[in-house]
Amino acid sequence: MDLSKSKKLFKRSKSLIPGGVNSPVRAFSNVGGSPPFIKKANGVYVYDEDGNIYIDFLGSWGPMILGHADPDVVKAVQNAVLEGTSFGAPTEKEILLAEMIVERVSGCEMVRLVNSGTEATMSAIRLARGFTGKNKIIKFTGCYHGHGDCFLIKSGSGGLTYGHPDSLGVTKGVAVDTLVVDFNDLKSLELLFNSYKDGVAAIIVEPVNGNAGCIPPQSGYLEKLKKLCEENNCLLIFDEVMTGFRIAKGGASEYYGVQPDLYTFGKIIGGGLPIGAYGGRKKYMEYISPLGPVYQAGTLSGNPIAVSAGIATLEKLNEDLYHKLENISSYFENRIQSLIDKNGYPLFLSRVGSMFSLFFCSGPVNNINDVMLCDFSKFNKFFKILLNSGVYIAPSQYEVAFISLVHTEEILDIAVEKIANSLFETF
Ligand code: KE4
Repeated sequence: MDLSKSKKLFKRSKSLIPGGVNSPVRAFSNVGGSPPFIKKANGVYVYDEDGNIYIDFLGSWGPMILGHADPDVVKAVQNAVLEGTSFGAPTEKEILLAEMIVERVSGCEMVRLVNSGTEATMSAIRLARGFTGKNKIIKFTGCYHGHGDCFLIKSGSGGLTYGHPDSLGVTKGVAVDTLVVDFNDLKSLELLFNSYKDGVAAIIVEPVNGNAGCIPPQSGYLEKLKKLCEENNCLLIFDEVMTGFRIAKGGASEYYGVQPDLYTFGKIIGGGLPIGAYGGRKKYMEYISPLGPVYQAGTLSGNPIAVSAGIATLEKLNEDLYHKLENISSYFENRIQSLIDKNGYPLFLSRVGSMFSLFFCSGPVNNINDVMLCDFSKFNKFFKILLNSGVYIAPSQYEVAFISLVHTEEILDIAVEKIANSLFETF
């Protein structure tokens, strides 16, 4: 595959932007080689600067559930931009998006729009600390909640990919208030609560740990988290930046039937434009300025273009489309699983809704410790062969792949063939 133009662009970019990218995991440093520089995308395809075409399973890390350049989303953005790009004042569209989020998510009575998932999680933690008057938070190894200082302790996603799950620059003063245990490990969590008794403000969890690869909660796990929070007077925060409006219309709380105290969102609610949101019961959200004593603000929060793209996206995502998404995702899972079984590959396929991972180990995978046992060199080899064959998945074993509503069975059949050939070459 010719990547000469992308390579030149990467060289130029690296002289101006750290690692040549504006988000680390895009740099391909862990898998090796030079990342394709993307020129455009449409539907299920992305096109790089060298004219190569890829079936896209990255989906911009989650937002592109409708596929790229969805005509309705594009129209909404075009119409919105003609009326101005930012006002710094309240708009009706922000009410519409807030209403759509609140009506879809159980127990989310009020929501504040921000500009990224990181802003959403940072604000949710500040709210939980402000409401409870307590300092400690509990997160889980391998879970990633954005790059807020308090989260960059044993974090997943890019931090893990590049071997810095504990980032430099995070002070001891911050780190001391972030307690960490393994995902799906209730015993350690109960012990932690025993030693910190009433000092914990909140648990923040990805209800599906999607930043270590696709790791679902074990049965009863989320219910137990909720119970432990009730017993220890702390808030349960579902970080649904990835799972929200992805694995069900009402996200993970609908999918698993467990309602947290607070939610964070991002990705899909912006239809590919910069956005985040946090929300929950009124009694918590009324602590947020200007109503209450917990401050949070943002110049571009509720930006009319991003909100228009989010409204257009959520408007299309009705129950029928979620059924369709589940059907095509399960079709794909069955095809890949039979490929693994037929060839006896040491692979573990994990899927929740339309997000999945192919772990290069035999499994099962219950948390990041199991992912660490994967054969990373085999994954890296597979990734490069697959990309070269025109299928774009995340350049890290610690990430998930996404199926969109434009991944038809025909497209998935083509992808399965390429995956089969790439696995054959890999093993
Ligand atoms: P952003 O600040 O990147 O919008 O959201 C942070 C975030 C928070 N919570 C969860 C569960 C997330 O998955 C994310 C961001 N996800 C990563 C991919 N796993 C973003 C990709 C990147 O960092 O470039």
